Amino acid sequence: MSRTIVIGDLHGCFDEALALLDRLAVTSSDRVIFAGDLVDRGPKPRECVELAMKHECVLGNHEEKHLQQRKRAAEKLSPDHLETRKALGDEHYAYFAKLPLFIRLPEFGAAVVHAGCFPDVPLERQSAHHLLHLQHINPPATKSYWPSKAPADHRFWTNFWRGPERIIFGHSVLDRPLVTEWAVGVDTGAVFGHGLTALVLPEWTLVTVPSRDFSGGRKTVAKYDVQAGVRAFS
Ligand SMILES: [Mn+2]
Repeated sequence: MSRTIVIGDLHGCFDEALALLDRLAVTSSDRVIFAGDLVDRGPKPRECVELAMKHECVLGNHEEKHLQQRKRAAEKLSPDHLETRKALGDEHYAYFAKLPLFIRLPEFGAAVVHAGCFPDVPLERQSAHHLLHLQHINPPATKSYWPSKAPADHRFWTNFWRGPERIIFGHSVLDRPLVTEWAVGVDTGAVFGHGLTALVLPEWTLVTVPSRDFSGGRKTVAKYDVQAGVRAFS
Protein backbone atom coordinates (compact mmCIF):
# COMPACT_ATOMS: atom_id res chain seq x y z
CA MET A 1 0.00 0.00 0.00
CA SER A 2 1.29 3.44 -0.81
CA ARG A 3 2.11 5.77 2.04
CA THR A 4 2.11 9.50 2.62
CA ILE A 5 5.29 10.53 4.41
CA VAL A 6 5.77 13.99 5.93
CA ILE A 7 9.36 14.92 6.76
CA GLY A 8 10.53 17.67 9.14
CA ASP A 9 12.80 20.64 8.47
CA LEU A 10 15.91 19.63 6.51
CA HIS A 11 17.94 22.85 6.85
CA GLY A 12 20.61 21.45 4.55
CA CYS A 13 20.72 18.02 6.19
CA PHE A 14 20.75 16.09 2.93
CA ASP A 15 22.59 13.06 4.27
CA GLU A 16 20.02 12.63 7.01
CA ALA A 17 17.24 13.00 4.43
CA LEU A 18 18.71 10.19 2.34
CA ALA A 19 19.18 8.06 5.44
CA LEU A 20 15.56 8.59 6.41
CA LEU A 21 14.22 7.78 2.93
CA ASP A 22 16.39 4.69 2.91
CA ARG A 23 15.24 3.64 6.37
CA LEU A 24 11.63 3.96 5.22
CA ALA A 25 12.40 2.10 1.98
CA VAL A 26 10.55 4.83 0.08
CA THR A 27 9.47 3.89 -3.43
CA SER A 28 7.89 5.81 -6.30
CA SER A 29 4.46 4.72 -5.07
CA ASP A 30 4.90 6.70 -1.84
CA ARG A 31 3.96 10.37 -1.53
CA VAL A 32 6.68 12.37 0.22
CA ILE A 33 6.00 15.89 1.56
CA PHE A 34 8.65 18.08 3.16
CA ALA A 35 7.46 20.50 5.85
CA GLY A 36 9.54 23.47 4.61
CA ASP A 37 12.82 25.06 5.70
CA LEU A 38 14.94 23.07 3.28
CA VAL A 39 17.83 25.52 3.49
CA ASP A 40 20.13 27.50 5.82
CA ARG A 41 22.21 26.42 8.80
CA GLY A 42 23.18 23.01 7.42
CA PRO A 43 25.75 21.81 4.93
CA LYS A 44 23.85 20.89 1.73
CA PRO A 45 21.02 23.32 0.96
CA ARG A 46 21.08 22.87 -2.81
CA GLU A 47 20.87 19.10 -2.58
CA CYS A 48 17.94 19.42 -0.19
CA VAL A 49 16.05 21.72 -2.56
CA GLU A 50 16.65 19.40 -5.49
CA LEU A 51 15.44 16.45 -3.44
CA ALA A 52 12.26 18.33 -2.54
CA MET A 53 11.75 19.23 -6.21
CA LYS A 54 11.33 15.50 -6.89
CA HIS A 55 8.60 15.26 -4.26
CA GLU A 56 6.32 17.82 -2.57
CA CYS A 57 6.99 20.60 -0.10
CA VAL A 58 5.28 23.47 1.68
CA LEU A 59 6.89 26.89 1.92
CA GLY A 60 8.99 27.51 5.03
CA ASN A 61 9.96 30.84 6.53
CA HIS A 62 13.55 30.34 5.35
CA GLU A 63 12.45 29.93 1.74
CA GLU A 64 10.25 32.99 2.19
CA LYS A 65 13.22 34.95 3.53
CA HIS A 66 15.34 34.01 0.51
CA LEU A 67 12.58 35.14 -1.83
CA GLN A 68 12.19 38.43 0.06
CA GLN A 69 15.93 39.11 0.16
CA ARG A 70 16.68 37.95 -3.38
CA LYS A 71 17.78 41.45 -4.43
CA ARG A 72 19.47 42.46 -1.21
CA ALA A 73 23.17 43.29 -1.44
CA ALA A 74 25.44 40.46 -0.35
CA GLU A 75 27.11 42.59 2.33
CA LYS A 76 23.73 43.08 3.98
CA LEU A 77 23.07 39.36 4.34
CA SER A 78 24.01 37.10 7.21
CA PRO A 79 26.90 34.75 6.36
CA ASP A 80 24.57 31.78 6.60
CA HIS A 81 22.02 33.36 4.29
CA LEU A 82 24.73 34.32 1.82
CA GLU A 83 26.13 30.80 1.78
CA THR A 84 22.72 29.43 0.86
CA ARG A 85 22.26 32.09 -1.82
CA LYS A 86 25.55 31.08 -3.41
CA ALA A 87 24.44 27.46 -3.49
CA LEU A 88 21.15 28.22 -5.26
CA GLY A 89 20.31 29.13 -8.84
CA ASP A 90 17.38 30.86 -10.48
CA GLU A 91 15.56 27.54 -10.86
CA HIS A 92 15.58 27.03 -7.09
CA TYR A 93 14.17 30.49 -6.42
CA ALA A 94 11.50 29.88 -9.04
CA TYR A 95 10.68 26.66 -7.25
CA PHE A 96 10.39 28.47 -3.89
CA ALA A 97 8.04 31.01 -5.43
CA LYS A 98 5.61 28.26 -6.37
CA LEU A 99 5.57 26.39 -3.08
CA PRO A 100 2.15 26.21 -1.38
CA LEU A 101 1.54 27.53 2.13
CA PHE A 102 -0.28 24.32 3.03
CA ILE A 103 -1.11 20.93 1.60
CA ARG A 104 -4.41 19.36 2.57
CA LEU A 105 -4.58 15.61 3.12
CA PRO A 106 -8.34 15.12 3.28
CA GLU A 107 -8.02 11.34 3.20
CA PHE A 108 -6.41 11.60 6.63
CA GLY A 109 -8.36 14.60 7.96
CA ALA A 110 -5.00 16.37 8.03
CA ALA A 111 -2.99 19.18 6.49
CA VAL A 112 0.71 20.03 6.32
CA VAL A 113 1.90 23.56 7.15
CA HIS A 114 5.33 24.83 8.06
CA ALA A 115 4.73 26.42 11.47
CA GLY A 116 1.15 26.42 12.68
CA CYS A 117 -2.45 27.57 12.46
CA PHE A 118 -4.27 30.28 14.40
CA PRO A 119 -7.39 28.84 16.10
CA ASP A 120 -10.84 29.09 14.53
CA VAL A 121 -9.51 30.33 11.19
CA PRO A 122 -9.91 28.10 8.10
CA LEU A 123 -6.68 27.18 6.37
CA GLU A 124 -7.47 29.31 3.33
CA ARG A 125 -7.89 32.39 5.54
CA GLN A 126 -4.80 31.87 7.71
CA SER A 127 -2.24 34.63 7.29
CA ALA A 128 0.98 33.61 5.59
CA HIS A 129 2.78 35.02 8.61
CA HIS A 130 1.00 32.63 10.94
CA LEU A 131 1.41 29.60 8.66
CA LEU A 132 5.15 30.29 8.40
CA HIS A 133 5.99 31.51 11.89
CA LEU A 134 3.32 30.65 14.47
CA GLN A 135 4.58 29.61 17.88
CA HIS A 136 3.35 31.10 21.18
CA ILE A 137 0.07 33.00 21.13
CA ASN A 138 -2.70 34.26 23.38
CA PRO A 139 -5.89 34.42 21.27
CA PRO A 140 -7.69 36.52 20.30
CA ALA A 141 -4.45 38.54 20.15
CA THR A 142 -2.79 37.51 16.91
CA LYS A 143 0.84 38.32 17.66
CA SER A 144 3.13 35.28 17.79
CA TYR A 145 6.30 35.02 19.89
CA TRP A 146 9.37 32.89 19.90
CA PRO A 147 9.10 30.44 22.82
CA SER A 148 11.99 32.06 24.64
CA LYS A 149 10.50 35.55 24.23
CA ALA A 150 6.84 34.80 24.89
CA PRO A 151 4.97 36.47 27.77
CA ALA A 152 3.99 34.05 30.53
CA ASP A 153 0.32 34.06 29.55
CA HIS A 154 1.11 32.89 26.00
CA ARG A 155 1.15 29.23 25.06
CA PHE A 156 2.16 27.19 22.06
CA TRP A 157 -0.45 27.34 19.30
CA THR A 158 -1.30 23.63 19.52
CA ASN A 159 -2.92 24.36 22.87
CA PHE A 160 -5.62 26.36 21.04
CA TRP A 161 -6.10 24.62 17.69
CA ARG A 162 -9.13 22.34 17.56
CA GLY A 163 -9.18 21.43 13.90
CA PRO A 164 -11.06 20.57 11.80
CA GLU A 165 -7.75 19.34 10.35
CA ARG A 166 -5.03 17.64 12.31
CA ILE A 167 -2.07 19.86 11.48
CA ILE A 168 1.31 18.30 10.67
CA PHE A 169 4.00 20.94 11.16
CA GLY A 170 7.69 21.68 11.53
CA HIS A 171 9.46 24.95 12.41
CA SER A 172 9.46 24.60 16.20
CA VAL A 173 12.39 22.41 17.18
CA LEU A 174 11.36 19.74 19.65
CA ASP A 175 13.36 17.23 21.60
CA ARG A 176 10.83 14.63 20.44
CA PRO A 177 7.83 14.69 18.11
CA LEU A 178 4.80 16.47 19.55
CA VAL A 179 1.63 14.40 19.17
CA THR A 180 -1.74 15.81 20.23
CA GLU A 181 -5.30 15.14 19.07
CA TRP A 182 -5.15 18.01 16.56
CA ALA A 183 -1.47 18.45 15.76
CA VAL A 184 1.73 16.53 15.11
CA GLY A 185 5.09 18.35 15.24
CA VAL A 186 7.89 16.67 13.35
CA ASP A 187 10.86 19.06 13.58
CA THR A 188 13.26 17.22 15.87
CA GLY A 189 16.24 19.45 15.09
CA ALA A 190 18.17 17.55 12.44
CA VAL A 191 20.53 20.49 11.96
CA PHE A 192 21.00 20.92 15.70
CA GLY A 193 22.55 17.51 16.03
CA HIS A 194 19.41 15.67 17.11
CA GLY A 195 17.41 13.82 14.47
CA LEU A 196 15.30 14.00 11.34
CA THR A 197 11.76 12.74 11.76
CA ALA A 198 9.12 11.43 9.35
CA LEU A 199 5.43 10.92 10.02
CA VAL A 200 4.11 7.95 8.04
CA LEU A 201 0.44 7.84 7.06
CA PRO A 202 -2.01 6.17 7.17
CA GLU A 203 -0.54 4.60 10.30
CA TRP A 204 0.52 7.92 11.93
CA THR A 205 3.78 6.29 12.95
CA LEU A 206 6.92 8.36 13.61
CA VAL A 207 10.39 7.40 12.44
CA THR A 208 13.53 9.34 13.39
CA VAL A 209 17.08 8.93 12.13
CA PRO A 210 19.87 10.48 14.21
CA SER A 211 21.79 13.47 12.92
CA ARG A 212 25.32 12.90 11.80
CA ASP A 213 28.08 14.37 13.84
CA PHE A 214 28.62 17.97 12.81
CA SER A 215 31.59 18.42 15.10
CA GLY A 216 34.07 18.00 12.29
CA GLY A 217 32.17 20.26 9.97
CA ARG A 218 30.02 23.27 10.17
CA LYS A 219 29.09 24.64 13.56
CA THR A 220 25.40 24.87 14.28
CA VAL A 221 23.56 27.58 16.15
CA ALA A 222 22.56 27.29 19.77
CA LYS A 223 20.11 24.63 20.84
CA TYR A 224 18.04 27.03 22.88
CA ASP A 225 14.80 26.17 21.17
CA VAL A 226 15.10 22.44 21.78
CA GLN A 227 14.13 23.06 25.36
CA ALA A 228 12.28 26.33 25.00
CA GLY A 229 10.06 24.78 22.36
CA VAL A 230 8.65 22.34 24.87
CA ARG A 231 8.71 24.72 27.81
CA ALA A 232 5.10 25.74 27.62
CA PHE A 233 3.46 22.68 26.12
CA SER A 234 0.69 21.00 28.03
MN1 LIG B 1 10.94 27.55 10.19
